[in-house]
Amino acid sequence: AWRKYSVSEFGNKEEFEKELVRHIETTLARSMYNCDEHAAYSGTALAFRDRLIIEWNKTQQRQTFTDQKRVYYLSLEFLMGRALDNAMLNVGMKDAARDGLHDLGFRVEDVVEQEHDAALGNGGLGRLAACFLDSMATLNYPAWGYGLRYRYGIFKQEIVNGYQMEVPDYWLDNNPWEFPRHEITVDIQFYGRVKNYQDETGKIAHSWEDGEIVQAVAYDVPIPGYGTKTTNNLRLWSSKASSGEFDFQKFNAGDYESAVADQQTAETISAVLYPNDNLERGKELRLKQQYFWCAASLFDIVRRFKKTRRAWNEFPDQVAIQLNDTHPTLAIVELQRILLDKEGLEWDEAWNIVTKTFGYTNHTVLPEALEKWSVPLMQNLLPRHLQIIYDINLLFLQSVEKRFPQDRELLSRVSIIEESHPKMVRMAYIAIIGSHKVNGVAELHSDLLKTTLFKDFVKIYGPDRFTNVTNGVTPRRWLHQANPLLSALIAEKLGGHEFLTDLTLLDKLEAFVDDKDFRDEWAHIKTMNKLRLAKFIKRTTGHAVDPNSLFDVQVKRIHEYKRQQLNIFGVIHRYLSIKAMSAEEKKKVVPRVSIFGGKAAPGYWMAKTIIHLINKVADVVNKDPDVGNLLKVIFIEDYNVSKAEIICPASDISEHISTAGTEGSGTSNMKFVMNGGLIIGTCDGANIEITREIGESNIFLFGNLAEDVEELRHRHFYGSFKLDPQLEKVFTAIKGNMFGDAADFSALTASIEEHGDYYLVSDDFNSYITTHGMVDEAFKNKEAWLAKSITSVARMGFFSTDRVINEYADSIWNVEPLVVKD
Ligand code: 26W
Repeated sequence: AWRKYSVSEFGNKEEFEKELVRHIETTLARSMYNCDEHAAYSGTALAFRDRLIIEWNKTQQRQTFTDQKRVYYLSLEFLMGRALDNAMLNVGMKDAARDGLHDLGFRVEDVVEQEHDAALGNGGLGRLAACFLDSMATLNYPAWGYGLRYRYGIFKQEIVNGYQMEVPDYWLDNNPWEFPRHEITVDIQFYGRVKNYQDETGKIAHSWEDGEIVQAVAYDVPIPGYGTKTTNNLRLWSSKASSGEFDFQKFNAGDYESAVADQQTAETISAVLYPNDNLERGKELRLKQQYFWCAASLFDIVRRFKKTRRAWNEFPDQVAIQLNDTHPTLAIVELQRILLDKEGLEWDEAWNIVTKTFGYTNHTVLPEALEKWSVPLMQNLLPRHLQIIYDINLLFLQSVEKRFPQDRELLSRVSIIEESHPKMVRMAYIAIIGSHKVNGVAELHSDLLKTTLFKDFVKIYGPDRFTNVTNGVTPRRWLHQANPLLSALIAEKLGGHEFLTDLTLLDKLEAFVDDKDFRDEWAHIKTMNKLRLAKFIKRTTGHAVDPNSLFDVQVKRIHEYKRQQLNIFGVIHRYLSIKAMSAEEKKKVVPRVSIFGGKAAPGYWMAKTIIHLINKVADVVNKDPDVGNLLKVIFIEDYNVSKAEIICPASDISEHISTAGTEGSGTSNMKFVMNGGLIIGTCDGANIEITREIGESNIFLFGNLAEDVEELRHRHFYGSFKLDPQLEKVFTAIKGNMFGDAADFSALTASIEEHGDYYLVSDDFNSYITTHGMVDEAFKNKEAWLAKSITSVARMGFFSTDRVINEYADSIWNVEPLVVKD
């Protein structure tokens, strides 16, 4: 039914072919006689791009014309993955393209694979932003994303002799999905000094003078909604040397070489995505990136608002800005600066506008991830902003002092400025003070924010400023696109694809849990998806894995808190057990494939050590004839969005095993369950809500609870530490050089045995192993396993980002969709 809403279509495959050939022969200046798969990809992309542009232009005109409130999603990361398949499915013309490509001798699946992932993000936070864009467009919200156009996305990972190597990801050549807007530029200032002067009314005003100017150039990426007329915009800023007076001076002074060097310096601002996930390093270039992007975006938003000629107090009725973590916190300070210094508003009036405009989403409680910038660094780079930060802090502390007199401890705890050497600016505190809502990303996480990290602010502002919006994923990419077979089966049972835009309709599947034919098809599809992954593994690693084995998957950034080390120790334990078995005992073993994937931050040695251990264990296990097919260990190189689309539908069980209280939400847990996989997990992040929705009997939970973590850590340090006996056997094997030189892994074992086991690997090991035993037993009962799989999918309706976006729209942004009537 939604087809009637879709964009001007290729009526049929012939029309698609005509467009394809036209683009290949003219736009690409290539001959059809030597059209390879890559040319077929480019031609198809251009044909679909044409369809997007038309609706994109109309959407922008419509949004300007109706002039209702817009959402601006500020994120330093957008982990988009590939665009073509998404465009085909959202525009709704994939069948015409498939048939047309077939006529020319291509398979659409192969053509789609030619596309380079747009990998402008590290992990969960960046992918969440991409899912949000999809849902905002699908739900017809007038919404823009703002980010940076990195020349290099997240590095490509190569595994060489079991070690991670990083290779730059230069991805921009021939990218058909971006539109340079050379006419849309903003001059961004750095360094310089603040001049105070008296304005006409005699009041002290401030102007920021001198310094350097770097130009921000807009690049726009169309974001099509699924089956709607809305195509929203993602605007990415690229840095360029300013062509202004400042540079001409240097050129004219004959200092050509250093003037060119300055140009290159300007261009490095948007050159590279910082590959740290959950670690703040305080690098000046990162602060430059943040300000560059915030200032360009704010200028753009304010420029758009000013065209409406409304009064400033209407700004928050027209504009909602959401901060994706603290990375864009300077936007708060920048808006206050614009309103004060450029527009001449009074402080209170300006600040009132600012706080009504912003919302802040926190994604992590890990202390090492909380952004702090040194005062001297900020003083040098952004002198006027530092002044404003001090003013915000002064007024805030005065108001706290009034309400809680004599509580000096409280004042120093909540001060934006940490009194360390050097002094540091706490960005999260600016984000809280400058926003009207602060949210966490799953219930436990949001509760922890209120009871630990931001406790004092709850006391000051009351509980209403703090809220929870549990994450989700877009079912278009993570069910329909990643798992076309399952999506088709569900559509057949439910009488159409409406579930893709109302995921709660999945609950109708429960009626078919006992339907024999349906169950068979369900099982068959899982096998097909496992085969697809097995082929991929064969092609990329050379290892043959048996699709009848239990596929056990952990794919995500490598981090001690996510505990891939717990998983690989568990694998070693399994390996040792199998080796100790008689032939008779081996017959009862459920064959397993343990699949790992994920990148370590380049400077995170412990994470790299974990990758090394996984690969060494794989080397030993995979060629051990005692084990054969009973256990295989696979490390999938360069895990990314497009690989996740193959991996998620193929898992029987996936691992979400972070130390309780450390994972904000997790979102791959949702992707796996939505594709009929079960979970082994801790009571952490959104695992808790997943359990509530699908039922405790459909998930394998283990381990200590968040409320006990503090006590256990304390005991490790002040009591005596006793290594779990089964883990001790694993360590003995490692130390006996079973997986190569034990010295390579001594830091890892020592972090547990000697340095307090901060992530409670030993405490949770027994429970983890026991629970894996239960997984094996459950997997033997194919029928009961299938019922769990189907029931879980049926109950996953809550985890669509459509629900998430509607919650943000209602409770934080106060925006309405802009629905078009025919
Ligand atoms: C400043 C360094 C830095 C870089 C990235 C700090 C923090 C980050 C991100 C917040 C890390 C991240 O991706 N967090 C993840 O966000 C997801 C979306 O909400 C959650 O599902 C994950 O639990 C959380 O780890």
